Amino acid sequence: MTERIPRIGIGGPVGSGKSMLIERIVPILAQKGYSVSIISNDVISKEDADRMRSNLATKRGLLPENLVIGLATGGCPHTAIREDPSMNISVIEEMESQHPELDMIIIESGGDNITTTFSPLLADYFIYIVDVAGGDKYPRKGGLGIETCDLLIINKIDLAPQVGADMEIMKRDAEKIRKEKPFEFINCKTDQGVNEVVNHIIRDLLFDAKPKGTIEA
Ligand SMILES: Nc1nc2c(ncn2[C@@H]2O[C@H](COP(=O)(O)OP(=O)(O)OP(=O)(O)O)[C@@H](O)[C@H]2O)c(=O)[nH]1
Ligand SMILES: [Mg+2]
Repeated sequence: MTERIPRIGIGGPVGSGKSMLIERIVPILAQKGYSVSIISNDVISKEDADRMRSNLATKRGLLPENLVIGLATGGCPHTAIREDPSMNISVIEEMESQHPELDMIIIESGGDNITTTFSPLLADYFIYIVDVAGGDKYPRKGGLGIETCDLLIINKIDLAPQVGADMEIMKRDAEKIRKEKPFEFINCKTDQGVNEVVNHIIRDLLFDAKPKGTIEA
């Protein structure tokens, strides 16, 4: 039996920045010496996996092309990551047996609603990402993803003025609804806040198991 490689599940509404977050964190993780594989769930196409393979593997050589896998899951996006994660699990188990040297596997969910969560059979660490363009009513509205994830990310903070989102309200409500659990504001276009996300991943998922990188202040 092969050893389970730590797995991060990234979920969130359609277009909130799941793929772009992955494109931003993988280079930082690679630079710190961590080897990563990406499984990208899409409902119908494999477009996001193709894009990440092109941006990260082909153009930038940050990981081998065969470590970026697209799954067209069909149906409800959360079915493939929670109710019946067998499709994802079989791809991951094959990945684990062929690439035991990997430090982590990132699983992107298809864009979904605020009840999204990952089965613990599939993911060890759950990141939920929303964006300010959804309105500053999030995170107040709650939902399983926002409330229970290990790390809540509020993305596209550059767009807050354009959409009239009050980040102070979002911060206040996130603190209230998340209690002691962490959240980060980020901008994937400029990398603002992205190092903090990587620090959470290293500290909370990886550091004890495989201390390679440093955690930046
Ligand atoms: N202005 C701005 N745009 C962003 C930011 N992050 C992502 N985007 C844009 O938002 C769009 C959606 O980003 P994706 O990363 O494809 O979102 P996603 O959550 O993977 O989308 P699905 O997988 O289709 O649900 C793209 O056009 C990105 O360029 C950000 O921080 N600021
Ligand atoms: Mg995507």
